[in-house]
Amino acid sequence: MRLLVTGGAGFIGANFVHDAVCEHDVTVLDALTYAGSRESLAPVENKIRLVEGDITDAELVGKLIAETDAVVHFAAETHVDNSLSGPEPFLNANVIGTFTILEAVRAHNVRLHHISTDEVYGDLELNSPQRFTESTPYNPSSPYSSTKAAADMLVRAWVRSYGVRATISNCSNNYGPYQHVEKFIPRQITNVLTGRRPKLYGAGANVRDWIHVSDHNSAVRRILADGQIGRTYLIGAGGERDNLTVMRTILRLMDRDPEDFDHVTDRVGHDLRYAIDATMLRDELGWSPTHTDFEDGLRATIDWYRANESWWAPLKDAVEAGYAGRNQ
Ligand code: NAD
Ligand code: TDX
Repeated sequence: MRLLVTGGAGFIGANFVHDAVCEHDVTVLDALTYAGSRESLAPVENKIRLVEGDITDAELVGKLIAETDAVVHFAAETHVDNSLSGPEPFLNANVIGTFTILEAVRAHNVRLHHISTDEVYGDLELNSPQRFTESTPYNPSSPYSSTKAAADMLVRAWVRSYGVRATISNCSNNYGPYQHVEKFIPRQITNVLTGRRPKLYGAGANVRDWIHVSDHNSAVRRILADGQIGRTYLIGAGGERDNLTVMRTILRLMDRDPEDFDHVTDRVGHDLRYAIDATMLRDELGWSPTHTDFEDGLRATIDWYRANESWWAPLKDAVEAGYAGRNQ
């Protein structure tokens, strides 16, 4: 199959492309923003076509979609803290960008899989048995999650109104190789590796439902192959942990004192807890995660950042300067 992967030079997209080249003829469309890099695609650079361009460029998007059998749409602005300090790029990439992709798949009758997040559902109480399901009402908290929610709504409307052949997946927090050092886990690992103190927002009671990036991507492949058009699938691997626990685990795995970190200014509107019920994906498509031991996955991720300093070191100082300006 000819696959167009938007955002394929970012964290999840690049991991997806590394595997997809074994089965598909892959074109990546990526604007190479601060979050995307050619280096993330270096292991497969001779097996793909990388087009540097913006998903809001209707002419370019139309031309690429006319030449493809399916689109996997990862491209987005993705960092909640950036969306709080400057929301506008999120409107452009996440809303106008998704609209542009939808118009092109409609014009050329091309299959679309739209990648979204569990953050569209808002947050859950701590210590409750509740988890998000496909029927949980949307209730986004941040500029990031509200623009992702808007994009999901557009996809649903284009399926219903125009018969676009699309599926949606909403996944929980990913971790693994090639994640930008602005995000929680790689930030703390690279803080330790550069002699900085790790930084925890508030008390660290907030809970995230961690999934290894390869498990997210194996679910996306299953949905692309056998998902029902018009359906939303939730992807999660039962990996709920509070941030304090994750912080202490990283420090222990890196042979540091587990209390050797700073509490910093909390995120405004900080979502308390995310948790995914992935029963439908498991039952309907027979998917299951393979990285079920979080500590093993974390250890391998720490090893990756140790071994790939040349990938992340050029990003680190600017990211930390940005955080320092916000007392984070
Ligand atoms: P990322 O920030 O690492 O990568 C995003 C990529 O999109 C970058 O390569 C960037 O250059 C590209 N991009 C941004 N704006 C673009 C534009 N206008 N045109 C073309 N390319 C553009 O993000 P990620 O963590 O890999 O997330 C990928 C997708 O998965 C996003 O849609 C995100 O909402 C979703 N998601 C992420 C997580 C997570 O934990 N990281 C969880 C659930 C869902
Ligand atoms: O330095 C930090 N210290 C800290 O305590 C950072 C960067 C974060 N945190 C906290 C905030 C969150 O509770 O850690 C948690 C995870 O933070 P992020 O890595 O920023 O992720 P989150 O806000 O949960 O959103 C992520 O998961 C869903 C991705 O960035 C989104 O793109 C995805 O949709």
